[in-house]
Amino acid sequence: MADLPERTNDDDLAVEKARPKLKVPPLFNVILLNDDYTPMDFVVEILETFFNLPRDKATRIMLQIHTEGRGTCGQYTREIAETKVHQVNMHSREHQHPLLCTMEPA
Ligand code: TYC
Repeated sequence: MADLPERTNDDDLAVEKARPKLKVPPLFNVILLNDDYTPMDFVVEILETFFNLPRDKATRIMLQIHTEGRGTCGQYTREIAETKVHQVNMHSREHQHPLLCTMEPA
């Protein structure tokens, strides 16, 4: 087998150690907005189904949204948050409810 060429001279080559490129991914809050028409039960069901919340916690968050105007359903990385927002808004439209779901940096 042929020998590899010997490298004895780096001349002016700057050699930098490879650094790990992993960074903590930014998180996003997924938010539900209050409205006057979506039934409370429907919102509780959304919180249980799409955000994996137990009934009691889902009910508390729904009531918080109802009284304060908005509330956080969960924190996710960008693509998961985008998917949740899309799924919730599609589901609400399919049931003819005006419920709005959105996201913002945590
Ligand atoms: N305000 C609605 C009602 O009185 C209930 C509701 C709660 C709607 C939370 C949207 O994100 C919401 N039926």
